[in-house]
Amino acid sequence: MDTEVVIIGGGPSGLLLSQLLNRNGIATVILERSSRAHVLSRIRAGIIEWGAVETFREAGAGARMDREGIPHNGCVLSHDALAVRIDFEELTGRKVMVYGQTEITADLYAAQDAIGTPIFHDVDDVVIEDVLTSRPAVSFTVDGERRRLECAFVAGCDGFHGVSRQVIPAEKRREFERIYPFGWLGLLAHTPPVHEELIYAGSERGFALASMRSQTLSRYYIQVPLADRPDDWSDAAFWEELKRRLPAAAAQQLVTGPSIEKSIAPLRSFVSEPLRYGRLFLVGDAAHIVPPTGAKGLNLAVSDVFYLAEALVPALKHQASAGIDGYSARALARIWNAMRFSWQMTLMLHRFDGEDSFAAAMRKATFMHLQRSETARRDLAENYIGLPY
Ligand code: RFL
Ligand code: PHB
Repeated sequence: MDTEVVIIGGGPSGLLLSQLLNRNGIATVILERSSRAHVLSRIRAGIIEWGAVETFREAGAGARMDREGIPHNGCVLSHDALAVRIDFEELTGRKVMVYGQTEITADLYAAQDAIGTPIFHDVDDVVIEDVLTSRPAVSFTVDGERRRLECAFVAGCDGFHGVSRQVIPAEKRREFERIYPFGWLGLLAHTPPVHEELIYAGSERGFALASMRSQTLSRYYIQVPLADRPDDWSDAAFWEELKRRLPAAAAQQLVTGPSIEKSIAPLRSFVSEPLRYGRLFLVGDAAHIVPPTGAKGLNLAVSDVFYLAEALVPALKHQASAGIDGYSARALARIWNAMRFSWQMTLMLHRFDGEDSFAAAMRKATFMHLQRSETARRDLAENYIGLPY
């Protein structure tokens, strides 16, 4: 055997899984299709659940997050002139951390480098073999050379467009999907955030989100039609549209500036069941996608990794297979809850083209319900801060 676990994908899922396994004395090799610079240039998630914060600490990759991350005790939801604050701390006794996925990924690469885990970048033609036997293998091309690694288990951490999920025969897989008719145009700028907490703004012009990475770095999103391209939106047009969607008091405070990055992400809900096929396990975006409205994508990847590490360690150390037998069902229970929450948040906050007056009225009624009912706010807060693992 060349290594114990071959991990396909060097995004947050693959790196965190490797880190947790290595710290339990298990050998891993990571295969990543892109360069490290490319992986680190992707601007994605920004909100980390406390359970995930604790998992990063446990993995020995939480020190910079604890220094530089910003704990948030609440967030604001608005609907035109109506606004409601969701006080996480008061409603649940918990909070979330504002810390970018880019930073987490950089911290995990640093931690993996310190351990000395082999990470192959720019690999091509990854082929997963023999996962129904006790000795699977992964073949790949790197630097023009074909290589093959035999192992005990394969972890498919290769995102939505990866190869791992496709190894499971179609008749053994069940897929669930909802594609939404809009995307989010995101903009990053060196400006102070418009508000000290995140604002999720529903409006008759569509959704907007005011988020941040630090006291001097803001991240904003606006809902745009699926056909739009980032180049269709000048910085000035973006800022103008954002102002029209944010609550008036916030819009007046908005500091604009040149964008550092602008990109569009389509919104999708997707689950592929089960997460295990023989000795192959799917983790994170390889198995499921949520619309970003509930800030759950990265956090679900972390809970998958947590469950899988907890299953693989006894399987490799003591030949105890109960954990790996239960991995898929355990992870899916948490995944489906986050699917439901992200879908509900998406429906509540976005304008759907061609929707009727009833749909718009229901969105408004949902807001009024949140304003009126502490029970409704607690339900939202419990899901937003993340269910226990
Ligand atoms: P990733 O981050 O996609 O990493 C997978 C890695 O696998 C590599 N790969 C391969 N490597 C080898 N061989 C192959 N055949 C391979 N195919 C792919 C890829 O190059 C990549 O490096 O999945 P992972 O690790 O599961 O992490 C999941 C999170 O990245 C994801 O859930 C979130 O970023 C989702 N997401 C967001 N989540 C949030 O909570 N808040 C957000 O604001 C948010 N914004 C986003 C997002 C996802 C986006 N995507 C996937 C397009 C914005 C975007 C644009
Ligand atoms: C972000 O800061 O990128 C972010 C925050 C919350 C979300 C989605 C994205 O729900």
